[in-house]
Amino acid sequence: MAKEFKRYLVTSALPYANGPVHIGHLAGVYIPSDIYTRYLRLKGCDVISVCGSDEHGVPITIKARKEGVSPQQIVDRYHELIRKSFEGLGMSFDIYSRTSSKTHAETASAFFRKLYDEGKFIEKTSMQYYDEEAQTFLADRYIVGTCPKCGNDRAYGDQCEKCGSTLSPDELIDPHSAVSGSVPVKRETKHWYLPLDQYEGFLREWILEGHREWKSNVYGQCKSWLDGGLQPRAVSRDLDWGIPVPVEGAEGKVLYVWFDAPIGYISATKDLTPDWEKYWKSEDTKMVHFIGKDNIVFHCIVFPSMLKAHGGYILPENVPANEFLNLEGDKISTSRNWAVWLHEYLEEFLGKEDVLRYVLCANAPETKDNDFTWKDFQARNNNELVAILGNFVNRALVLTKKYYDGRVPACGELTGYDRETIAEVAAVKASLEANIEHYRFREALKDAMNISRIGNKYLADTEPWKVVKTDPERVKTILNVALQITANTAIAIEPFMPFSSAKILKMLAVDKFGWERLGAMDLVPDGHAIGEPELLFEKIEDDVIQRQLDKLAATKAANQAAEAAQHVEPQKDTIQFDDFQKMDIRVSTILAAEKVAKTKKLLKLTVDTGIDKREIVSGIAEHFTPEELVGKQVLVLVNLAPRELKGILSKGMILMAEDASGKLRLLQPGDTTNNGAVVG
Ligand code: B3M
Ligand code: ZN
Repeated sequence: MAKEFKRYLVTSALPYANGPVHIGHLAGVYIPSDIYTRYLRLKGCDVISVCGSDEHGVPITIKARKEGVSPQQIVDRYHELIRKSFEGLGMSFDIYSRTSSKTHAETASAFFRKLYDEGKFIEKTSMQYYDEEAQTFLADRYIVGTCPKCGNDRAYGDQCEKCGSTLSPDELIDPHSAVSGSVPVKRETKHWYLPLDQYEGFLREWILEGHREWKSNVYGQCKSWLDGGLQPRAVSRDLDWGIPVPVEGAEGKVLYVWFDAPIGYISATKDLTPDWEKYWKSEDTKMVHFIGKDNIVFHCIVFPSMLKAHGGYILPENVPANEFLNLEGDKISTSRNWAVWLHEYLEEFLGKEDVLRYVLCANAPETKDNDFTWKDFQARNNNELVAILGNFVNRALVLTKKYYDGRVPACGELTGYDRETIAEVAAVKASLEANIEHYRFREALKDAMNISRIGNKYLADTEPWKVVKTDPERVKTILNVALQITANTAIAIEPFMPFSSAKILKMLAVDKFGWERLGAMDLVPDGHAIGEPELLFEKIEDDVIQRQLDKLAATKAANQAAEAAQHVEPQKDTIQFDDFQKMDIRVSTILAAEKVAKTKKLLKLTVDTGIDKREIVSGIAEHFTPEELVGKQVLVLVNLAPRELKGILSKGMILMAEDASGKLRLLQPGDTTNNGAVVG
């Protein structure tokens, strides 16, 4: 028998305030959490949903350093941007807090202090990487190097983003400082560690025995952590940004961001309600953490151990972490700007908030990584939202307007088919509930959409627009049923598409219904005057999608150029001055140029070297047109042994530079000079 809970506490991972939120975050964390919360609210449950910005840690200071501004400026900027864009998408957090708040500093400090006073930490001095140039210890992402597991040469000191492995700085191959680029030295430093190994027994019992129902990706990750054996984890860092370690002699040390951030859920609740303890300290509360898969260890192993060490707090009932969402086949990446940013979407797709919510839920990476493509986005909008949901609602409303001047017609005697349809609608509820309650949001969304599918089919089968000519009484019943189904749709889609749900209610001119009314056939009363029908969704045309694809293509090209620019050929072996002296390089003018017949790459050039006029065959036809070469002064290696190419004797070589992208450039004298001038 599943445990009954009196109230719910829903948490969503606190986004780092070092950049905007993208579709990967939304699909993985925020859309599911909002669906879950809205559903519980509609059911009338006592539920609160807390979130906020994670404003500490190295990700913030790195960004600040990069931009040459203070960490405070960074978090102020992104906190506001994230908060606003979440609001724009209809995220219904009861509070969107921030970990730079006073409440949070107090709460996190007190938490640490209690564990410290009770001897729950190990104090340890160890050698850690130190950047002598920048005079700073290199915590977490400040140290980069090659991942020992996959060979990625841009792995961080805490994690490799390529293979997802959790790392420690000591594991990195060729470590160097992300601050100055220099090779770090080791220096002694003292830190406090939470001895996770002491919590293994508790975690095994609580997760491996007690929560077999958790999603297999989450359970599996926990099991592999536990089977691998847990190590003490440092909960402090040598940094100047964060919550100071509240202990004598800890100057220059702050709480590790992953120690303070989850406590942010507690402080957010405190800021929300003076009654916060009832959510955090009562076994009657069901706490659910919504997170992405890279946060599993912190929410299932570290934070529960902290809570256990502290005592008095409840543990999460579930942690339905999602996998990752890719974008057009590639991993979403903030640093490579490979993402669809929420704030940009909201500007470019005004009024289409629900389309994004819909597509991200329909495509959510619930059990495996998934791909977002703009074509799929368009298809789902046009074929599902417009063609099914929008079409059904519109037909029901427009026909009511047309035949009955917007007054809900009375329901007459129901046919067997009517009853079947009504039963089908009513049957959706149980399945929809089970799916949401088991965090199967994709399936749940299908259920919610099924109501309008049923409605659409009902209208197509009963054909009121035809029947109206022969049996107007029957049409009243049909449209009454259709309007009741429309109202049911508004209830069922609310957790997923709150804007569209509200729009339907407005068009029906009725107030919001509670979840318990789902399945009812008396939602809109006879004779009730409905409002003005409007289109619920609009078709998205190809050009709109193309613009997004072009934007991504431009990003890809910029990334490739940037990557190529980083690639410079290593220097060749040393030569002596005499070796160089052997080369006779002269300024020359290209007098004529033509393609060599039957070749793709070759041009025949006639050049004036000052010494003579001669022919040179050069493999540059794919880089230059003959016209653009004629008249140019270039540098020619004139004493290169002649060589026959396609029957032409080539006497020399034009000097070029190949740039990082493989493009060739002519080398030219800075000023025009006489042909035959010696280079050297
Ligand atoms: N800010 C990591 C992340 O955004 C972190 C989550 C904190 S949840 C307490 O992936
Ligand atoms: Zn790796």
